[in-house]
Amino acid sequence: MKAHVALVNPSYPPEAAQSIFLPLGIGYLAAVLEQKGYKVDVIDCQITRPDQKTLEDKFRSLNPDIIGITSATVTYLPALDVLKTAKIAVPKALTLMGGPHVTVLDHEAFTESSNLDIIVRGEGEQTILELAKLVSERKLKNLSQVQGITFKNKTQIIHNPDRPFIADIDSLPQPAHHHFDTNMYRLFGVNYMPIITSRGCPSACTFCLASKMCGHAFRGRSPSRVVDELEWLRDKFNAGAYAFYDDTFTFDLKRAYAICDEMQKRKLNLPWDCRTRVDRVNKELLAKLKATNCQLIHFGVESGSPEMLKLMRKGTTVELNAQAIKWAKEAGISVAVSLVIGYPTETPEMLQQTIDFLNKTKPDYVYMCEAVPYPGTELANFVQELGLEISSNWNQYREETQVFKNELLPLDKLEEVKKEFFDHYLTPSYFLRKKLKGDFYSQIMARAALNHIVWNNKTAMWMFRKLSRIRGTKKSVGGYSTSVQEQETQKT
Ligand code: B12
Ligand code: SF4
Repeated sequence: MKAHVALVNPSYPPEAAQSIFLPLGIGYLAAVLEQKGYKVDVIDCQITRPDQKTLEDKFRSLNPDIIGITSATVTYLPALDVLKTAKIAVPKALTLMGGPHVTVLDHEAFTESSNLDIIVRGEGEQTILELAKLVSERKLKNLSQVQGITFKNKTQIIHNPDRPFIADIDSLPQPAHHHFDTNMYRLFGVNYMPIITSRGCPSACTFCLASKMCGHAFRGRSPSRVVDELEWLRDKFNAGAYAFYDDTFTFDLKRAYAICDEMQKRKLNLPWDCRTRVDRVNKELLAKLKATNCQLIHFGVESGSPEMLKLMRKGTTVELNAQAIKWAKEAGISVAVSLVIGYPTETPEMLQQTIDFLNKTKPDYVYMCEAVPYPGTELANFVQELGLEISSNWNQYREETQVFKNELLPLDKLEEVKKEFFDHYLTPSYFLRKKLKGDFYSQIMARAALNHIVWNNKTAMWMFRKLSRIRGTKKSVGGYSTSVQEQETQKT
């Protein structure tokens, strides 16, 4: 009998922004399993928000042989709760965990949960297939042969060798989106569908875990396969916009160009956005992206201080950052920049350089993320070397919280700088400009500005609360909830 697998996306901790997105990792795992004939069920707790009893009943009714749970650091503690419920409901089920947190802290997870059977480190498609086969054939004694897992053998924790990354990611099927009710992940009434066209990042920024998860070698899918998926998302899932979630979509400039060529050839012109590095774009490519309706580009700018960029091993310069923003804007693409603030040893003067940079280059949207030392990053080692006191409450590991003691830039100082910046940036005139521009992404930015303005104004806040009650509270989707004010407004 082929094993039946239930895959679970745990909830966010209640204090975190409930930023909803369609989980691609689970989609890929479900797809490879179904391709090989396994029965799969998916539970997205971020959408259904089940209480413990409901989840227990759900597991009982499914009665799967394998229960696999994904988690980042912020969802790790909720994932442990899901594990516990899983074992209570279906004691026979083999429990698996995967994702960035346990890929790094595998041994710790076993000491923190007695309900965990196996951790799948790194990419999981091949590994889960091998595990499902062993369960189906009742050969679990052969676990030592499975690469990329950590498991408990009586009292011993066994860390098997790493599994090599999948060389040809074109060989993977399309993610199994049919398991998700795409209406639940809509943004402004639009099915904003995610796609990953490559894996791996050759850079090694100190605060990022991408290369540990997907390796340093860039592995791109072929342009025709990428555009097949875009068409499929449009035709089957009514996609109204695409989020290209690659670490560095334009790392291979020629490939990015070829994807755009293929999109033009097939007359695909839904709005889309992508994330990339400032040193992987040029004017010609940006014009091409624009020609295929790329409306927003996210650059990892990180800081306006040359010293900080160096310390973060970003491999870029303030000048390159400014040039890329200018080029993208000239090409007619909106620019969102993400920044890491409160990095250890950053001084208020360096932070001011970042603010000055923003005021000078005027990007269309700004994400200010606190420096979070995720386990396994060089930043985490740096914080430890400096002997800075650090929180062990994983629920706090989000971009809007400060998790280590930073005397140079304590949280209240960072909040003050952020507030001052956003008060001058997300103004009524910004709101009007974006609202009038009217495209999908400008609407999102207008909403962020409105939230900020409303949050800062008590009377407006009162009216907004009334209005939200009438029209229903809006969810934050797809990683757009980075301003604290926005998240707070969403809680109303
Ligand atoms: C795209 C992306 C997002 C998108 C989500 C896209 C989507 N639809 O899934 C958005 C923008 C919404 C997002 C949000 C956040 N992200 Co993010 N994101 C990424 C990024 C760039 C790619 C992730 C991805 O989709 N990979 C492709 C899929 C196929 O891989 P995957 O999800 O990792 O799943 C594979 C394996 O991990 C494994 N696996 C995972 N779960 C399981 C479970 C089982 C049972 C098994 C067997 C295997 C397995 O198998 C999967 C298939 O190979 C990564 C960087 C990276 N390259 O990993 C950061 C990354 C995952 N994000 C990160 C962070 C911090 C966040 C946020 C917490 C940011 C915040 N708001 O504070 C949120 C939280 C999201 C959450 N609920 O977990 C960190 C995680 C670090 C950590 N230790 O937690 C990363 C590693 C980047 C970094 N800073 O280093 N993110
Ligand atoms: S921040 Fe971006 S460029 Fe740097 S390592 Fe992570 S994915 Fe690569």
